[in-house]
Amino acid sequence: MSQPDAKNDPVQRRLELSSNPVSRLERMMEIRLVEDRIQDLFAQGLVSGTTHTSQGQEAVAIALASATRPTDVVCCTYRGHGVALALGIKPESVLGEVLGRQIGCMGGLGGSMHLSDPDIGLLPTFAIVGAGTPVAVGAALQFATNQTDGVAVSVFGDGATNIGGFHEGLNLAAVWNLPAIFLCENNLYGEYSPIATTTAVTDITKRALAYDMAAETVDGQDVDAVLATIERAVDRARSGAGPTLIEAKTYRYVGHSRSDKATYRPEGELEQWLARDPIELFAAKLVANGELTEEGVQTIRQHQHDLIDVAAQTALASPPGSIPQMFAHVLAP
Ligand SMILES: Cc1ncc(C[n+]2csc(CCOP(=O)(O)OP(=O)(O)O)c2C)c(N)n1
Ligand SMILES: [Mg+2]
Repeated sequence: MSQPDAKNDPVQRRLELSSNPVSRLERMMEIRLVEDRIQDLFAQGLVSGTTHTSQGQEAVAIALASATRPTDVVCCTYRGHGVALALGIKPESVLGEVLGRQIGCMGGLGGSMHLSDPDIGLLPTFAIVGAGTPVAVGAALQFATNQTDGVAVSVFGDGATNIGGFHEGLNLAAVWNLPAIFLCENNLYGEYSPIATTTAVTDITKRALAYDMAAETVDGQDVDAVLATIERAVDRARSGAGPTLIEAKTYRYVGHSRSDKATYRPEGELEQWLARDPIELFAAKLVANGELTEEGVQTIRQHQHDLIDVAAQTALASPPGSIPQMFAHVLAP
């Protein structure tokens, strides 16, 4: 049997991230370019409903995929294109799903908010804020009960930490000492509300104190720092030392969803975060380390542009999801 093509097989795409820092840069660029393309396609009226993108938050997704295995389980949110791509779903499959095409990872029937692939451990992403956390706890309970060394990760936003399911999930994971990781992308806003207007703490990790749980806050723009933090949490979980709450301080460059122009942000805030762009920071680090040259970074950037052009054409050439397909997995009327 021939070896799977590393550039095309979702599991291989995932595994390459753990061993190769340059692939982490390539794949952060991939996420950024896919989401920029999704915005273009939305502006052309080709995306039904809405879509939530995560430009600026790419380091968290890539660090998560680099630190975990395809046999682990991840629950994430409607802002999940980056996590889905990082875990291994191919760009044409994410773009196709957002466009409602058959090439999409759910055959075009789930759309932007419901990406999934069981082969890489991504459960269908959740549109209900906080809903993924108790489900991840259930997956962690399954790993513990079956005495495997699997880890379950719940990825969610700062706003989700005000939801009951978040607190119930953390409490149970702590009481049962489960192999769970609660990974908060604190991007300072829940929809149109700055965190201070909705959330009693500035540092989400303080919430772990209530559950006597290990917790770490990390710079979400530094992929190496997030990777090291998640690796520590993974070690804790796999070795039976219990759950961890991680807070990655990050920022979404664009509005909550495509109808949101983000006019509520204070002047200069976006520019401050753009100056610490996770892709540019990591590219500069790889150049400083001698792992890449400036020209090498430009070559990778152009190559990713070309790949996403092809992926978008492939997705657009795929037929729409069909009504009979909607009933293919319905077991009872
Ligand atoms: C239970 C529930 N309440 C409200 C909403 C509407 N809603 C969608 S996203 C969102 C904000 C969530 O913010 P946060 O958890 O910080 O995640 P972010 O969107 O910033 O990634 C809200 C209130 C929802 N989808 N589910
Ligand atoms: Mg948020």
